[in-house]
Amino acid sequence: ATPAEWRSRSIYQVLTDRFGRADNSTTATCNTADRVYCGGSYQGIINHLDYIQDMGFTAIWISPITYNLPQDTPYGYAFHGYWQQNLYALNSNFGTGAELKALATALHNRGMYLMVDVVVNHNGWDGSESSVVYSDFYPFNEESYYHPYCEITNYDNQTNVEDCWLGDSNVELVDLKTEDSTVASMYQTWITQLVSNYSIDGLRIDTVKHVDKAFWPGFNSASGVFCTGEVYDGDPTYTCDYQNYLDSVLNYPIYYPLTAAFQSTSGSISGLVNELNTMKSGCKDTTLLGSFSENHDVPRFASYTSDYSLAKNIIAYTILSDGIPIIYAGQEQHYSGGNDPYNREATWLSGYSTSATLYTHVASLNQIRNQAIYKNSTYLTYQNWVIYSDSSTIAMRKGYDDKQIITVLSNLGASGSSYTLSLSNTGWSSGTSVVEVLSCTSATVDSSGNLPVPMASGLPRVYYPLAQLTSSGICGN
Ligand code: ABC
Ligand code: CA
Repeated sequence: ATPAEWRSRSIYQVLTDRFGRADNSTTATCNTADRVYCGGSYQGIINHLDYIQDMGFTAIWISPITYNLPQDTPYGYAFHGYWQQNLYALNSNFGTGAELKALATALHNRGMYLMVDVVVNHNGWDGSESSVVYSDFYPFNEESYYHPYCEITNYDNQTNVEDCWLGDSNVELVDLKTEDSTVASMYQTWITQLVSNYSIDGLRIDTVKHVDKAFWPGFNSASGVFCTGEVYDGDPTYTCDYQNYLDSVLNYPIYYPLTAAFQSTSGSISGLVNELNTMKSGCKDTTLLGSFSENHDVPRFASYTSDYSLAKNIIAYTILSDGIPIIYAGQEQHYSGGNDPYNREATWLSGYSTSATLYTHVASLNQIRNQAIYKNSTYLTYQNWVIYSDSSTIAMRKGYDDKQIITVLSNLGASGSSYTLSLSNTGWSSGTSVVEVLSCTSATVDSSGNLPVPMASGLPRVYYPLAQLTSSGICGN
């Protein structure tokens, strides 16, 4: 699928090993600290697609599928999939090729897309650099395909970041010479085949900042599908530049001020407002960026605060701001694991509760976004802008006249006081009937053109015109 097709999607991110088991168990042990395979599989995902689709998602992103180092390392097993050794073989822990194809088919039958995570920067090795046996890798089975060993020691030195090795003597990430034309063309051949073999609709690309920029346009185009890259960096200038080489990148620059704004009742809203404006002017196309507030590399939001109102606000931002929303499996169950490996909890241990507070919250947000897109797809390319902010509030508008969504977020938390904001700049004229879709409350724009927004308990408010809700099933319409 193309970038334009992906723009309208909403993605649910799973680590295949940790989402669903073929036996549908909701009790199978999975201690994150053990870093072992817990038994999740492609068939397990297929079995629980209703759970994902009923939350309003239209795509899933799965962890890498290729063959990984098989040993138990000091950092455990390769259950996450990032320690690839053979590009042309699958990691059999997650099932067979036929089962992976069946997952793609099951998704497509529901009108959903499959995004697969791929790694090109390195191969994984159990041990130190001096112990690497290059012939164990495929197809890059000779030392000459790789950069000579050096450790990444200076993130301010781009040559060091690109040409030296990630990892350490426990698990080395043996760094490919991606600037070599033979290596680049071997990767292009591989990705063309992989996408076609498994009917993949899009790619999440790992470790993008560790590969020379010139590698990416050829790879993106050989894949024939939408590519979003992981440039793990909070600097907007640094990160946005990669959108000149790949369709999209994950929105790490927003991630940091976003988390800072909502992780406590004293978080900085202005920091978020500033970064949003910086991204809008500095990035090629913010509406194609991957919008997230959790993933398998960063601490869960609930590890900072157990406050449900704050969690609801950050999820509302993630889904209703510019870009393609990505919710990491377990976020809807308010999982609270900290850093890797504790943020990789098994979703099945939640019992897949569809009545969980954040499950229904995510469902409502995806539903209103899907409705806005259905009513007018220009919603997607309209750049979200801040219509009001104060030290605890940010209000944003996204969408053209009469079909816009107005999102009002607060970081006052669950014990926040009740008060009414009078919001201008909504774009709605006096007398317009709107609905706050999270509480199903009606409101009318007043005679001065302002929208009265009753705030309480630090909850987010999301407004949409009543006239656009006909036959939507939203709030009884
Ligand atoms: C293993 C163990 C860990 C242990 C670690 C040393 O080794 O499990 O417990 O701490 C995979 C596995 C991991 C595994 C690693 C290494 O491999 O999933 O469990 O960790 O063996 C991607 C994937 C990630 C994956 C890999 C490797 C890459 O999403 O899951 O990890 O294929 C760097 C890379 C980034 C990578 C990330 C984990 O490490 O760039 O691609 N993610 C700074 C740097 C970043 C760096 C980040 C984290 O630190 O700039 O480049 O990411 O180390 C902001 C700044 C940022 C800064 C952050 C911390 O602060 O703006 O630049 O990021 O303010
Ligand atoms: Ca590299």
